[in-house]
Amino acid sequence: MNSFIGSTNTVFIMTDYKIRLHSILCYLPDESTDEVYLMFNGKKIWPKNETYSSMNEGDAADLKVETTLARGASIKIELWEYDDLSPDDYLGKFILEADKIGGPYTNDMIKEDDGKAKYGLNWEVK
Ligand SMILES: [Ca+2]
Ligand SMILES: [Ca+2]
Repeated sequence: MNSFIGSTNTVFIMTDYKIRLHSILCYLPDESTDEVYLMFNGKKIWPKNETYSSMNEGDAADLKVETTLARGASIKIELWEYDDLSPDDYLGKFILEADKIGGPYTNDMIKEDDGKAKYGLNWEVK
């Protein structure tokens, strides 16, 4: 729960921020078409009802994922790429920090392998 004292020009005591993930952007796929999914805390958070979402160069996909985070904390969202005959590729991560309310922001993926993939994550703090 958020709590606050007073109104304008007074001190806010916020305990939690809401992190809303809006969309993922594929600037450059790792393969010709990537089969991507997102992990957070060891669990798949997107796509919800499928194994992966196919993405090509220039694609954007809606995420509609929300989580709650203590102010000043950060979360790591991992981007994985599904493969049929070999283990899935861990393409990279997004570090999102809940410093202040604002956005939407777009973070570039921090690479975790030698691939050419470039992705962005569009998100907001509420
Ligand atoms: Ca792959
Ligand atoms: Ca693949």
